[in-house]
Amino acid sequence: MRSFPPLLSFLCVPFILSGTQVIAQGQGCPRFDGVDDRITVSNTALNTIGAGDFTVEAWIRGLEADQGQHARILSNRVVAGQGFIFFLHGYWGGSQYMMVSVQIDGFNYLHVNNGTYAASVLDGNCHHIACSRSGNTLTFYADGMPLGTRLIQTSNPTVASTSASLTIGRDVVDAYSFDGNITEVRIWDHARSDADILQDMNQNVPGSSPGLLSYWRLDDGGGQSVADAAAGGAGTMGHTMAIEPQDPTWTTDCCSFTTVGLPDVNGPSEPGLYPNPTEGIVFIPPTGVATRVQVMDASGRIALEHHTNGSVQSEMNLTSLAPGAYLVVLSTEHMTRSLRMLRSR
Ligand SMILES: [Ca+2]
Repeated sequence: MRSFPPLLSFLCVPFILSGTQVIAQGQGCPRFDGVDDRITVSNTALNTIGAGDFTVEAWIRGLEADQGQHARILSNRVVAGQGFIFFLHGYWGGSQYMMVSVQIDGFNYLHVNNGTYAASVLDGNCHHIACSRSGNTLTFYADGMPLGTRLIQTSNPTVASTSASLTIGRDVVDAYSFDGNITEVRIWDHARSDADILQDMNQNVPGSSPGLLSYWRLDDGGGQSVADAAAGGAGTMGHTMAIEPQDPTWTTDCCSFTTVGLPDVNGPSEPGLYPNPTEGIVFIPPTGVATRVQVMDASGRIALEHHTNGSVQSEMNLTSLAPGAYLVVLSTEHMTRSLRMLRSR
């Protein structure tokens, strides 16, 4: 869906944003080789969910032609027919594209051609994929949009397994791997709403978000450890803290979602504000109509509100805001526009 021009990628490398905190992104995100690379993390989240509701989500970037038969995003399988896989199913049923899929207790669930999305999520651009379970209904998402639902066919299926580990980018049983970037892996203990998934796909969420069991941002940038921003516990590149052939490679060519949705870097957009990113002062070009500007933080709280009659360029002071990503909603009598704004230091 989104490709990142070099300039925007560069601008956002120093910042990955969590609420009002700024943490160093290090040198970037992991690149999985599609052969045997993996990240090993705790399986506690899925074992906690068991037969309950859940949401899993991740940002991915890869090419269909580079994948093996089935590209794995997450798997906790130890033996076939047990546990959970979140993956891109290979061509089947006449599908032109690999399909956003889950496997629960040995049964695969998917939509041919990705349902209403009807496109590839492995086209070399960054895409967000997700799946939620609410009772016996699975809902699949691509780029924040529901692409269809499936009813679970077995009785009381569980995503739990006997494994202590969850593997990102790899499935141990079938040895299928993912070729490309995986970031922002989140596991929730409930079915998130369509609106929640859409709202949060492009931004960090607090690790303390209710129901967020594990959250590997995979922006650690180097070394052998990957942090879990929730309470799930750190993971390991490859199998162990040693340097191994199974370690993904750290790359700066990442799906940094803080880069998306940024309007003009050097000048105003219509209607909107500039500069963006900003160090604190932004200007709202005249639109000829009264405009209300609301700046919302990552939790959805209105951090600042500003009004202009639209007759002249208006200035807004954001220096009281902590560095981070904010949602700006510009409203006039006739329209509402939302955009993402980065408050840099
Ligand atoms: Ca390792």
